[in-house]
Amino acid sequence: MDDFRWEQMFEAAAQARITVVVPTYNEAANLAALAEALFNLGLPTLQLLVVDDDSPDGTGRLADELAQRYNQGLTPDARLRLAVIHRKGKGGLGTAYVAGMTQALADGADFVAQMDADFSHSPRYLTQMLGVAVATGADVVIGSRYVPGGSLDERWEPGRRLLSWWANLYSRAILGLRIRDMTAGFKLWRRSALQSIGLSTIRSNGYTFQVEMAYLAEKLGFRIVEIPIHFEDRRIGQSKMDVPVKLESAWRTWQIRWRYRHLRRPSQRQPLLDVAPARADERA
Ligand SMILES: Nc1nc2c(ncn2[C@@H]2O[C@H](COP(=O)(O)OP(=O)(O)O)[C@@H](O)[C@H]2O)c(=O)[nH]1
Ligand SMILES: [Mg+2]
Repeated sequence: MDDFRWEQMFEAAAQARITVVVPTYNEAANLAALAEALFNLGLPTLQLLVVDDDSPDGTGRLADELAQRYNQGLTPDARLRLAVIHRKGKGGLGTAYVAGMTQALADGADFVAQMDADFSHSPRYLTQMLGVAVATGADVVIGSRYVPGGSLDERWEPGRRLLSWWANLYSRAILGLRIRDMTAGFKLWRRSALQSIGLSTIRSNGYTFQVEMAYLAEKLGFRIVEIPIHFEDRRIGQSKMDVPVKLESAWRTWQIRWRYRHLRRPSQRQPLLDVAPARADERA
């Protein structure tokens, strides 16, 4: 797609209110840079909503400081640029997203994005995702590592690649889905889509949160677009997803299948669209 069409889409997308929900646990080394990158995207209505679980490294305090800085000068009734939800302890990624997304909807967001704090998900893809959502009418746009043009960090060793690839194949096969990146944590949701999912019914907490949301999106007949991203290893800090969390995802996939066994595939299936891969020079 040429730049001119992206520009046009950008104009339309710029009017939409987008809330970017970022769950954090010990991300003090990443948060300030992430906030800066997000606010430099040139999306005037973008709100960053941090959901912190009382991180021992002080991420929550830093989030409050950043909120004070970025919200300075706003009129009292204006939409905050940076909002923070403080939770009492490490409650898991899934419940953090449910809390953040629920608040984003209550605050009137037109689009809700979800992404990691650690720069694995490059903020610059967000404008592209928003443009694609506006241009195609998609209910959800997925930043995907497993569509043509998508890629994983070169530093990932073969074992980790294999595990990620296997987790995808496994959940796709068990759940009978066509989405290529089932565990993707980089997504942009249209308001109406999140509303019809019913966030309060989501039970999964670790990686399975992503799988459950992807499953519901496809089973509910949402219009889904996967766009290719380059997934970088986290810049700073450590992964919070340990081996038990990964193993838990394996059996929880069966739980999803069982729990939603009455949810029939709609007869009118929406096409699953792919768009052209991002050019190498567009990758962050
Ligand atoms: N609020 C909250 N955030 C979490 C929790 N676990 C992970 N995160 C955040 O979720 C994102 C993904 O976690 P990460 O450790 O990068 O997982 P990985 O990319 O799979 O290794 C990061 O922004 C984490 O800080 C949690 O229990 N609560
Ligand atoms: Mg990460």
